[in-house]
Amino acid sequence: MPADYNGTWNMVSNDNFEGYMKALGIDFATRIIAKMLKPQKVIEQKGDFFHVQTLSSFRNYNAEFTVGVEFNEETKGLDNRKCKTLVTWDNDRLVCVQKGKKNNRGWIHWIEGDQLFLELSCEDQVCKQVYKKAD
Ligand code: YOG
Repeated sequence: MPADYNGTWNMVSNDNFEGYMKALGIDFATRIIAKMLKPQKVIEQKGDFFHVQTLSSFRNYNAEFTVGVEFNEETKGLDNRKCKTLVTWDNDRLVCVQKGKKNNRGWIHWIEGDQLFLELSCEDQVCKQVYKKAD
């Protein structure tokens, strides 16, 4: 049985989002707005199938994938790039590699108690986010 990520998760902290956005080439004005956001993750999981919505007052981002199956990701509304994306299990962690123009791009999710952790990487930057499960 894989870990259960289902639920609505609200952001509580967002460390070095600025560095991550700069590494992605997000322009200054967009970064100013994006930094103020407290996004919510709405995750629907059925076994190895995931629907992850990242919701905010500015933009939303939608990802659907099956663990172990590479797919073409277009980061619409983010940096608008194309990646060959693969998510795999590392025990109960979800490990994502986003192959494309940017080196070392990907993310890792894991859960500790009622907290959802997310580390976003691009080039030499790591952004560390924590979300808390909504009641
Ligand atoms: O999530 O890959 O949970 O898809 C990363 C933002 C800000 C837009 C969000 C909107 C990167 C302007 C998705 C913020 C910065 C800044 C809310 C992270 C790019 C543009 C959408 C992500 C995975 C793992 C699932």
